[in-house]
Amino acid sequence: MFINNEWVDAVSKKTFPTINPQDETVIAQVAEADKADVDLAVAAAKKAFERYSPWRLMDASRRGLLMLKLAELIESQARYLAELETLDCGKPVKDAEDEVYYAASVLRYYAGKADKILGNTIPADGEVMSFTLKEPVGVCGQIIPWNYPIPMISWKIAPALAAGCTIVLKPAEQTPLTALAVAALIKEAGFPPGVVNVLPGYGPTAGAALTHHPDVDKIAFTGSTEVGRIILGAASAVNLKRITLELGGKSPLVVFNDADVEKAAQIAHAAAFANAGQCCCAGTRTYVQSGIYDQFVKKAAEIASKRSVGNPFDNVQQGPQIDQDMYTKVLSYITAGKEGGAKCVAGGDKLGDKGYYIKPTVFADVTDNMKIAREEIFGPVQSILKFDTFEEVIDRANDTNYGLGAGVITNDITTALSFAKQVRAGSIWVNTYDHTPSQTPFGGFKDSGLGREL
Ligand code: TXE
Repeated sequence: MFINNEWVDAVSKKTFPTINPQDETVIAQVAEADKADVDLAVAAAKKAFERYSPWRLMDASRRGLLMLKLAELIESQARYLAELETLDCGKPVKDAEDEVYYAASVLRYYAGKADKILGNTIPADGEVMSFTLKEPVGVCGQIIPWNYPIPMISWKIAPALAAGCTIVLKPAEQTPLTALAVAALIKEAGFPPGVVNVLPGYGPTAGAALTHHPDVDKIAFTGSTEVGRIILGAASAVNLKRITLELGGKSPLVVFNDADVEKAAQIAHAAAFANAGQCCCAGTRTYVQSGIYDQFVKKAAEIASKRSVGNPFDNVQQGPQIDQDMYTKVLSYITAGKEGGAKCVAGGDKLGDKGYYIKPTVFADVTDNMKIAREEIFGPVQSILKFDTFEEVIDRANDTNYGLGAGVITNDITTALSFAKQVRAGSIWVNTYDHTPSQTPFGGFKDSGLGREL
């Protein structure tokens, strides 16, 4: 693990294996952080944040320059990082490479922000001059998932570094490797010791120690709603940590009669199947207006059936699911879809016997109360539901505990803007989906989270 710019073993000397989802083999043993390691890392981050520390004395513009250097180093290692990610996470290597460049773009955006974090001057009542001064929050605990490891690192560390905070980052236990590789580049870029610390380990041990630590000022978490709830409680147990939570979703994508069916089906396909469906804002509830419903279902099934699935180091669109647990969970949802009366028009099964591969699966004639329409599946499964009117589909789109993303496909500006205003979700995409550039905030309503990323 990486503490104070040094590579160290776990205090317990324990390690855990990280598994290749293509063939279920062990890639490497990784140091396993627990409370004692969290204590060391938080102490290092606290020290790096003390007044008169090199980091606190550094000009904001210089922080920005270090971040630019990190972006450059990440890009210079793009192929290596992408291959490491593909090995650990199973996503197609081309996608992994795009994500590396995306992470660099996030760092660059926030590098520019470092010396432009402005307060206000306020015409306050009385013989006074009043102003606000933005201060860094302090030691930030950052806990990230396995689905987009490198982008998640960038979303978490870039704003915190720009603001002058210090960081203890815990990558997901399924995908610790690229976080460690990025840590090496953080050191190379010249960040002072203790500014960023990276602790691989499990949630209930290392993660819980971080969320309960009295010297951590903020927790930024991306993961399941279930764990988000635990973290919200933990964050108030010993002190009052600031908190941002980016959690799950069951996002609707609504296609109106005036849409071009071919284009709409392509957008909806990408919305549901990107990253093998392992995406928090995946557009998994595809609502299609009755006038084009049959045509759309046919097209969606056709596109899904042609989706190439296989070794992510080959030129494919989809690799394996992340691990045995998720593989089993997704297959159980597919069974639930069939048993619940939905019509399986593509896929519907695992693929092969080695690795966690699942066929891109499309269910038609899904109704709102079916399990597959209500719960986050986090796999390559699209549910298509029929609707008649605008008012009806708004109510149905909103009938969920989640509110992360939503999409609408229409050529009618009034429909698009009314939809954007009336659907309760953090991001609403019009005639596109899952576009998350570094300049645009991201985050959820309801059980999809608190606060905003980016
Ligand atoms: O998430 P977890 P899992 C959803 C998706 C998926 C489900 C479970 O539906 O099927 O969550 O995935 C750390 N204290 N999303 O089990 O457990 C954990 O080590 C502190 C949505 O992978 O939430 C990891 O680093 N930390 C999602 C991180 O939390 C704890 C992305 C996420 O793990 C902890 C992934 C604890 N008690 C899954 N328990 C999204 N929003 O993008 C676990 N962790």
